Amino acid sequence: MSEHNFTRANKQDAYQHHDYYLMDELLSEEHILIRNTVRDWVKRDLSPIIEDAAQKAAFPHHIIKGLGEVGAFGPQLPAEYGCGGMDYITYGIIMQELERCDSGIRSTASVQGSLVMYPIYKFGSEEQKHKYLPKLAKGEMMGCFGLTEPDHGSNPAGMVTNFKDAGDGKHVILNGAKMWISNAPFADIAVVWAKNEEGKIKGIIVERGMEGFTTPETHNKWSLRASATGELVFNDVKVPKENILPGVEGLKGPLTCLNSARYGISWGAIGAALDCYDTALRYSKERVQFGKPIGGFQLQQKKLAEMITEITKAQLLTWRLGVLMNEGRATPAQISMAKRNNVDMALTIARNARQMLGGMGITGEYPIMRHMMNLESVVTYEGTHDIHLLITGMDITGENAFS
Ligand code: TGC
Ligand code: FAD
Repeated sequence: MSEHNFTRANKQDAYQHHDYYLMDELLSEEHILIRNTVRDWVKRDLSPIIEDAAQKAAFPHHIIKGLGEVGAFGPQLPAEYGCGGMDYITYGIIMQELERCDSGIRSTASVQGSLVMYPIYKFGSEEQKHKYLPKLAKGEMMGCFGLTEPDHGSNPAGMVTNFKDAGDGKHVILNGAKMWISNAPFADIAVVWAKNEEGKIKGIIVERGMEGFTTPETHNKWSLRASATGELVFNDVKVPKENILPGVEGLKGPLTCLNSARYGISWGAIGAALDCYDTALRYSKERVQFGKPIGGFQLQQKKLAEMITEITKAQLLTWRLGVLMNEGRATPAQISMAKRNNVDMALTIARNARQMLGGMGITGEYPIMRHMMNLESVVTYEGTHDIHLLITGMDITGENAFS
């Protein structure tokens, strides 16, 4: 066994960065550089305005340019289409830094990168890639992803949105509705999944301004208030055939995109957890009750110790998953496990951290309640907590428990 060097400096460093197992040593210089760039931008441009945006339930549109500049849109896609040309760990790190501030902002970026740019890159024609990807990467154009329908959430295979030939040789006619769509109220384009005349699911790019296409906003959310959510309504929308994604047919199209987005969420959730842990840890050292800081009471130490243990386990899980993603070896079931575990971990930490702040925990003076409410959406979207458990169940038993 090699000799250990348990230095105090090592420990202090780890505490400072909440990197208990010195995971940074597994990252490259480029990873750390990009993390610092995004972290600095978040601190300067996002953190000061996020609470106000959430309180007002208004997406801060002016941050889109900055998100594009720090490379938050499609960093994992090839540079030849104006994208970042980086690896999946970089993508994860960026999602983590954004969600450390707010899940809603990470949502905006992960929808754009994984659910709009990725399907165009993976299943689009060369013309579609050149037309849309460079603008989407810069944030000059924003997109949304329409899979969920009012009557088909966990079971998207049952979707009723459909298109048929317009008879002019050039267009199809799209009808139906999608709901709970992130970015819908302001998106310039929507990647919509709809059935063709044979009942096969295809992806189709619908552009704002097409007649019969509207995007009413969803109001009164208590969660993801800094993210804009809406419906996509298609009333005899005439869409050029050249907007259909040629490279895929069937439910595996949208589900392949979800693999990428769910992977990003597994990193993002750690960001929210870290912010809650960090806030509770600092508060526990400052808040005095019964003559000493509450961090000196065993009950509070138990909460903090369990938080950093769970964060550390989640960091190890995502790092390994990132390596498998880079090698093209990650399975959908592995991604489901990480998304489910890490979001649940973050939600539990948010709930415990909120209690540690007592009454102050419910105010906007601290970010914990906002994270907690946001995570109630994150645990539901991109496949619910239950659905991901059933995916693991099916993977290990070979038995399908969905229906
Ligand atoms: P099933 O029969 O199992 O599969 C149909 C076809 O799809 C293939 N497949 C996958 N392919 C790639 N990746 C995956 N993860 C895949 N899972 C399945 C499968 O091999 C099959 O292919 P083929 O060639 O044989 O046709 O499908 P099912 O109808 O039984 O459904 C399975 C289930 C329940 C796991 C799936 O429907 C599911 O994941 N449901 C959850 C729905 C969901 O996650 N919706 C998310 C909507 S988007 C969103 O929430 C964005 S929020 C973003 C934000 O704001 O950040
Ligand atoms: P349902 O499917 O009706 O599920 C209700 C409950 O039943 C859940 O607890 C679920 O786990 C459980 N359940 C369902 N089936 C089973 C089963 N077989 N076994 C056991 N339990 C089951 N969708 C998009 O397409 N694009 C987006 O950009 C998008 N953004 C979103 C943003 C927000 C803020 C929210 C809240 C949602 C968003 N969604 C989006 C939709 C999201 O993906 C769905 O809400 C999610 O997939 C669940 O569908 P549902 O809400 O219809 O719940």
